[in-house]
Amino acid sequence: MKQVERTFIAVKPDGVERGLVGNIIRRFEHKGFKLIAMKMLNVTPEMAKAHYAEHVGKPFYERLINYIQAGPIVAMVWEGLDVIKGARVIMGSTNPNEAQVGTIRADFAQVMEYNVVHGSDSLESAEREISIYFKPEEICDKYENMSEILKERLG
Ligand code: IDP
Ligand code: MG
Repeated sequence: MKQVERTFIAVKPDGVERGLVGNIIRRFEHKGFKLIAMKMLNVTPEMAKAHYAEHVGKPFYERLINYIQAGPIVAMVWEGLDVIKGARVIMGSTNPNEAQVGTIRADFAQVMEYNVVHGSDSLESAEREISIYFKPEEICDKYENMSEILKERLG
């Protein structure tokens, strides 16, 4: 059974600088996933190290840590059925030249080091990553009132 999950998605500094934020958000919205938290921020060295702890020691680690701090990111939490996997399908493979055509990374990126977007890869990493970037009170998961209000007003 697919279950309702939450995932951490970020438009990385290259995506923000290139004006891709709206296009990227649109893809998740159109899929039907629910945006429940979002902020623009500059990633601190501490956050960068916490986020990418699993990659310590890899040849690309230093570059990765610098990349995520090179400019502001747009950090988001999305909720939906099987959203962790579904979001990664929308993003495409880590290597943009191996990503399926139509995915974010295939459409907008050329090299693995600068691949525009981040998405959690498991329930555990989603929970861990969300807690690096968001306080519990910043998650806005209850906003279905408007459709009721509009139904009353518009019939
Ligand atoms: P993911 O972002 O698709 O989950 P990870 O393996 O978690 O991929 O790697 C994190 C990020 O590190 C990638 O998005 C990419 O920017 C960078 N990266 C991963 N592997 C390499 C590599 O072999 N060379 C250069 N950069 C890499
Ligand atoms: Mg990853």
